[in-house]
Amino acid sequence: MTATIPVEEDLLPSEADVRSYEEHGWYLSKKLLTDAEVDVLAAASDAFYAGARTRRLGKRPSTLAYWEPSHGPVQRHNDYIHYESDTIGTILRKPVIGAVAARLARAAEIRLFQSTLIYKPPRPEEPTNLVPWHFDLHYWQTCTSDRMLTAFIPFHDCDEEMGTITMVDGSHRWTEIGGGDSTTRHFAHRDPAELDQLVRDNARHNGAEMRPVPMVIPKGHMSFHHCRTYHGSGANRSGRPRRAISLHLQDGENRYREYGLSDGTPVRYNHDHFVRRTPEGTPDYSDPDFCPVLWQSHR
Ligand SMILES: O=C(O)CCC(=O)C(=O)O
Ligand SMILES: [Fe+2]
Repeated sequence: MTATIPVEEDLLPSEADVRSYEEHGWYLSKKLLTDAEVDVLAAASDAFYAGARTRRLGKRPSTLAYWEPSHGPVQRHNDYIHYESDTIGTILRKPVIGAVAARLARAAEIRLFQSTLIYKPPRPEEPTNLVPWHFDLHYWQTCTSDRMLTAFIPFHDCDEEMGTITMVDGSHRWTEIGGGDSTTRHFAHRDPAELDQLVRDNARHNGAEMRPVPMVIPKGHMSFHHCRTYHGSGANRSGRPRRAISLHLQDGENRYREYGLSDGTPVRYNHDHFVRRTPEGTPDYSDPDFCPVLWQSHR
């Protein structure tokens, strides 16, 4: 099984790197993918956009991000890319990625949680190309873990001109104010000005300065962020599309939990429509078809 394949120690974060991740809430990796592997991601996503699928999600829940050509030249998001494209899924399951995440989260096991294919066209004036400040745990209220994390994997060198992902340094350690029912809604369905105000209010509440750090990511490297780290991204002014995958990861202990809005309405994550059930009848966030194990430490 892939999870027991040894990985090169040099590619993993050192103890100092893990402490820095714990302090700042983000980590820029070494070169974890070869240029050839990244080129395969780009080619497979071209094929995906042209209609190629290894298998199809049977349903389209209203909260599913699923760009189709009829949506036009807006920012493209396609959830469950690891499920619909085996070529992409195989590269995302490369053990070293899970091993890096396991070190950062100090977890014995890492499973894939979700993956989203992203395409930000070079249209600085297009409002959907701006990713407002948010943190990913808001979408995962039905998860028990607060150690989940995300790897942002561009298909090319990615810098500020391209509208790279930008972290609000140390924000994962803030205590949160204003985290009401609306935080579970995806950023694409919220008012960016309101989200901008929310992060500023939270910084002030924590006596912190709002320090955005753009991730300058060379091809084959990736940035990791903690599930409570505020992040977002700006316009793509490069003249070329910004292409990437956002790979969301869970530690082995993560489970489904019931979570309700203030009026009692249960929150549903997209998985709850797709994954198998546990013996207790709840969504199984370790269903290998959707949430495969990427890494297990040798015990
Ligand atoms: O596309 C971006 O710049 C941000 C992606 C994102 O929100 C994430 O990776 O969690
Ligand atoms: Fe995010």
